[in-house]
Amino acid sequence: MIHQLPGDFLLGCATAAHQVEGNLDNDWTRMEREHPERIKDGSVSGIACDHHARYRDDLRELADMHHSAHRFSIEWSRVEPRDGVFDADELRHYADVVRTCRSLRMEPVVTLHHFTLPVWLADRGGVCSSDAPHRFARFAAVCAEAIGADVRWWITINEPTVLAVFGYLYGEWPPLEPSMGGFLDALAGMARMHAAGYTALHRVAHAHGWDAAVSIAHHERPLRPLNPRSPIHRAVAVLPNAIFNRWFLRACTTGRLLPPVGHSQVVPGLRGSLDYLGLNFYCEERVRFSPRRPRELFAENVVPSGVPLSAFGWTIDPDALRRAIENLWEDFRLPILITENGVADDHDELRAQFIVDHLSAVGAAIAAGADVRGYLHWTAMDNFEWAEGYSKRFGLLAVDRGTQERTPKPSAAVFAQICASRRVGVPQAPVEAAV
Ligand code: IFM
Repeated sequence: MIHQLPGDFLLGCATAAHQVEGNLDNDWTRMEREHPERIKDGSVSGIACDHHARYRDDLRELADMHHSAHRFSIEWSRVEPRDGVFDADELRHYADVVRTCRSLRMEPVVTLHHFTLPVWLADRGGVCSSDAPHRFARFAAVCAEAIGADVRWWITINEPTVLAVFGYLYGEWPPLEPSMGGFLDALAGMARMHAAGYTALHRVAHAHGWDAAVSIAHHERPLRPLNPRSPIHRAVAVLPNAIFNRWFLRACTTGRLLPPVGHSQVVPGLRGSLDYLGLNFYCEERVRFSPRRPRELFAENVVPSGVPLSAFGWTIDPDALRRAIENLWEDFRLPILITENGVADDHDELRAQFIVDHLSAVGAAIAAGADVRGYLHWTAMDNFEWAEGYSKRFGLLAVDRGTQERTPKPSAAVFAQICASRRVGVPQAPVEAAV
């Protein structure tokens, strides 16, 4: 079936500051320096793809590929290197990133917190500290004043649940402190931060008469029973699904820290704090009961044989994206912006088909009634993939780590063709002129 995407449907890609700009002074850089064993390929983010210096060329290259939107994050530790001290040059830098996007007719989608924290905040307890919401609101307000005239789409926090799992439950990311209590505190802390950031962004926008749509980027990773007929397989999926896939969204819609994180206490500003739903989607998991997996609430992820896998070992199933969109639409009735979807692929053998199939799945969800406003592919260029270092390649552009030279991959031309035609569900022939 062929789907024609609406003319104002946003098509482009997503990045995050630490992954493409690198950094010198946030909690990740410190972990990379002090615990090199935590990064699988032993690399450090360094200057990453040097995007902080090369953003104009990079954005032009994406616009030349017919992208109509671009998601990036503002690195908090650059803008506020010390508590309460803001760097005017860095604010000008990000204002110019926004201006450049606009001049290239790409809608900017701006994330305020994408996994990293300034060390001064990490040292006070990070997202769990009682003053993190106030400080995040102050940072959000400063960013809104600097760029809000040109930004409509905002994301307060990227994948709060992923950060809570890897930083606090598993302790594999900063702050390297695994505990169930810390995990629950981190979720509560980020819900409070989101509420404070949401309120600050709207306060500034309202004062200036600007339009702002604010959300989180929610990582949806549905757990389905390996054997749907097995009551224990079905039962073991329930709690992780409720916590990982629904807790944060339900907190934002009800305004309460629901159990098991809290006891339903109200957080000021949290109720109705999603103007749209930012959706990061990569894959589903198939689970069965395992007594050896208490950390995963006894749900063991089993990859069924014969299912195609990415270089990360994640299953590739475009229909899973359609299901996720339709379920989220059914549950929340919020407009959905796909803020990430992509594939780790060492030699660009999977990506072109992945893009075609996943955009077709988006088209099918729209045809079934879901209100989807755009699709941002993860990611523009191969970059620093957190604890995987540079070993996982999600980019449309390859980056030579020695020279920083960018080379568009064949899949970039396929995506460009879709961005230009806005037609999905048809075999895409790469267009020469597009790249
Ligand atoms: O690279 C990450 C990104 O920072 C957050 N979402 C998932 C991506 C791929 O792992």
